[in-house]
Amino acid sequence: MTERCDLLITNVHAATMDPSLPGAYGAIEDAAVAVTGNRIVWIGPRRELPETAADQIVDGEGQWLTPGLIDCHTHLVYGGHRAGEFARRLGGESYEDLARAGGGILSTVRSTRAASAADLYRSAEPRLKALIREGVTTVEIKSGYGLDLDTELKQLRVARRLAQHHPVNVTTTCLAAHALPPEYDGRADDYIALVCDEILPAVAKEQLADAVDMFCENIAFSVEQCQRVIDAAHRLDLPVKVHAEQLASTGATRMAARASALSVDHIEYITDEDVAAMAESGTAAVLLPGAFYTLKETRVPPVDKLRAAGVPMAISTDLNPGTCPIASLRLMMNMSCNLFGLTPAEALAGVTRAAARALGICCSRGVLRAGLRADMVLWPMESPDQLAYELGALQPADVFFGGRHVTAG
Ligand code: DI6
Ligand code: FE
Repeated sequence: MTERCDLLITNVHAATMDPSLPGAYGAIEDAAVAVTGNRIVWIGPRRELPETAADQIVDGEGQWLTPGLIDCHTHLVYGGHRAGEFARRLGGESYEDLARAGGGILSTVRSTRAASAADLYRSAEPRLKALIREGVTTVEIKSGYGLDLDTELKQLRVARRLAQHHPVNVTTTCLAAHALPPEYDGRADDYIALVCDEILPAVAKEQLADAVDMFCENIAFSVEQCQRVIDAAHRLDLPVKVHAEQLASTGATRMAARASALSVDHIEYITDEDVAAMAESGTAAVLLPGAFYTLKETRVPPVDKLRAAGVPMAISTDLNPGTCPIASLRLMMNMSCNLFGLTPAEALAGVTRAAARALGICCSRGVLRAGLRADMVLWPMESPDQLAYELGALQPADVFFGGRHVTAG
């Protein structure tokens, strides 16, 4: 380590989430962390800290330091809302009924197409700031409510612009294969051709997407159609993620694993064969307890089998106007424990290390380790277990984004 650094945090306990360190949290009690530029340059027990001077010294007051939280699956740029559908579902109508009646995703598509980029930015900002206030320093934002070239580009440009004006890293994902737009009713293969031959090349040319996603489901696109989207993404050197096995077992996860997808998401209905394929390909699981809860699902993802197979389990909000209008990653940590059976340490790994894997950014984020970005959150707590356990009162004391102290939200 150099003899000087920009920031030194001492008198702090570090939940590094580094799997190479002992314990579920990779915890270093009474630690010190040195930062130069936007990178951690040293982290370890305070007693082992080499002699150094720092421009800024922060006394952690015996609090806990974690990696910045990562929300790896959101649809938070969209127009309008679907509160009316919420009321109708409470009255007994199903999500599928509403979708077949032209509501659901297509309802939001109409609102998103009609909204200006400024409207979309303004309506997305409070959702993003709610996540930032919780200590989220990286958010993935998908398109998928445009379903035409102009609106898909509009959504992705808004997502990129949000990162320019807020202390958050945004990764973007093109989800043009989210639903069949009305103008292609009955012509799904033609729409997939539009996605593959026009939308994805235009998005890639403007470098607006870091990955490509798709909704592989009986009420959306088939494995064959999604395979065409995967092939198009790979021709453009873009990695893929797949909304898979949310409502049924379709073969989507095995297709994703064959394509070395970064992640498969939802996966309530995955099979033992799917789990083995994920373990083989290194594809991460993204668990979305908020959508499970909102849709009153009963089929729980096979967490015990994913754990036994060593598949990384990320957790995310799936923040969207239909199946999870809930802008709280901390609540998702709690739900992943209470509804899916994760441990509190797995829940924190799910929004740090594993979430970074699901976005393909684990080389730079998700763990407190020398060389990685200094995205860090200081928490006024006595145990990291409290992050999944208690909600509302426990908020970040400080947030550091690339080593820069930022007020949370
Ligand atoms: N699965 C979901 O739960 C969301 N999209 C998807 O592929 C639903 C999005 C919406 O209802 O607006
Ligand atoms: Fe989703």
